[in-house]
Amino acid sequence: MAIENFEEKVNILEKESKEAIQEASDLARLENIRIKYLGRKGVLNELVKELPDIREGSRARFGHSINFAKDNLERLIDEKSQELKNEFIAEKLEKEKIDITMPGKIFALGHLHPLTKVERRIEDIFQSMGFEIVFGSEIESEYYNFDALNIPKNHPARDLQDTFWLRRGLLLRTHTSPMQARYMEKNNPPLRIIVPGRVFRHEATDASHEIQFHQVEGLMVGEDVSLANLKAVFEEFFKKFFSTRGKKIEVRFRPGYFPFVEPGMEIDIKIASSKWLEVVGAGMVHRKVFKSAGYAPGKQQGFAFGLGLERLAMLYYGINDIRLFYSSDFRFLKQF
Ligand code: FA5
Repeated sequence: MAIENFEEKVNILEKESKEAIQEASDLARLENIRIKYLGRKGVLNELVKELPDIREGSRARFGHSINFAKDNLERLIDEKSQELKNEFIAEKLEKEKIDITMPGKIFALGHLHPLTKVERRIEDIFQSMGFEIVFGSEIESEYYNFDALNIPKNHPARDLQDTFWLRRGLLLRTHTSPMQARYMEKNNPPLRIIVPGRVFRHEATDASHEIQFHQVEGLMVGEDVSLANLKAVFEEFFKKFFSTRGKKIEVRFRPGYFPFVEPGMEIDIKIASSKWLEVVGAGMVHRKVFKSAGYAPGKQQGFAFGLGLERLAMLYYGINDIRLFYSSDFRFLKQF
């Protein structure tokens, strides 16, 4: 065969492969083209097999044109491969572009319930005054809820706290005071504790009464604890508690009756032009309570108090209906 015919073949193959390279739209297709033309069994190598058909004097020229075509194709494939890689990267960058001037997404975060916040505030303040935090059980015995607190069966004071009765002399505690008796049975004075917790009363609800609410019991006992200490503790407590609200409050101590204290008192608070709200029941621990706990008569003195947590939270946040705390209303809860 004449050398011209071979050269013609090589030219056609070169042209055809160049077009295929140009059109290759991704790296996989480009690789197939490379295999087709430059692979071990590729078109160009197949052509080499026809070498013996060429006149001897022209073989070198033929070999040279094949090699030239191979080099040319390799270069073109490399260039195309780089071009496709660049395109791929540019496309990816475009797709994953971040516009840092766009406003960020706001994720809704949960937060603590206002009553939990107030409880922690109260705990912090009393802890700073040396009180230890202890907890009691929501299910109590009739003995600790009433008898140990000088409220025997048939005592009219039992009617002051309408009770959810359970079976076998158990009940849902109507106040946190049972922990006074329980704690003193196991611990000797001097002592200083608070008992935060949920209590239950079988009564009609209104803007300042719930059937379940929280109290923080307090108890301080020692040889010379006096009513003056109770007053001082509460003055300090209220000052610290309301300090972050910038509110001016008035505190009123007035006589109150609880069978487990003598004398007893109630503490009311008033903020600006609002009405007085009773928030604490308190007094000096009754000798019969010390006796039930097993303390020797006449040696110890102490004060106790029961603070209404919801009432304090109402004053702190300016909430006028206690029932809102348990309404699960997001419009209300989101404000805190
Ligand atoms: C008692 O429960 C006594 N255990 C308090 C006490 C302890 C007195 C130690 C003396 C010594 P009282 O029933 O008043 O007391 O309740 C105490 C506080 O709980 C009240 O001042 C009020 O703030 C809150 N409270 C009472 N009833 C309710 C109710 N139904 N809903 C919301 N808060 C209430």
